[in-house]
Amino acid sequence: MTCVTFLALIAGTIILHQVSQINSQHCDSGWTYVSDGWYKYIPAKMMWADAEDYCQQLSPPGHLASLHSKKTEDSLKELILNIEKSLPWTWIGGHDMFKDRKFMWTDGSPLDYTNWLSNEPNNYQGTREACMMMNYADSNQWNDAVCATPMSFVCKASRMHRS
Ligand code: MMA
Ligand code: CA
Repeated sequence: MTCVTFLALIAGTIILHQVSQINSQHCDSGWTYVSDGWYKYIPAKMMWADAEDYCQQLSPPGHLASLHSKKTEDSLKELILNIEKSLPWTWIGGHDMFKDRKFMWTDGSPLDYTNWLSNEPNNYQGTREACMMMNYADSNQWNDAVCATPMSFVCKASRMHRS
C-alpha cells in the first residue's frame, strides 16, 4: 500500500479538513508499507551518518531502516529492484558504534533478525567497520562496512501521521 492509497482510505472515514491537514503536513511521496512500517528507498549515495540524518528530516521523520524478518528484507529487495533494476550496496540502520560487535538499530527496536554474510561482521583486516549494509556480495546479504562509504539507503517511519 502506498502513502497516497493509505490517505485515500483515511479520507473515506474522517472529515475533510483533518485529511488535508494530514496530507499537507505529513505525507511525502515514495513511502511503501511493508510488514511493520513505512519504508522509502533513497537512490542518492551518502555516508551512513548523513543517510540517517536525511531519514530523520523526512516527513514524517524516520530513521535508517530496521529489519525484523526475512519477509521484510525480501520485500525491500523487491522495492529496490523496481527502482534500480539491480541491488546496489544499501545502508540500513544497524551500527556497533557504542560497543564493537554489539549491533543496534538507530530506531531503538531490538536486533531480533540478522542476515550477515558468512564471516561478517569482520572489521575487515582491522579496519573499523561500524555500519550495516544490505545487498552485499552475490548472495545479497549483510556486511559491516566503513561508515564513510557513499551508498544508497532505506529509511523507515513507524507511522504516516501524528496520532
Ligand atoms: C571488503 C569490504 C569488507 C568486507 C570484505 C569481505 C575488502 O573489503 O566490503 O567490509 O568484509 O570485502 O571480503
Ligand atoms: Ca565487513
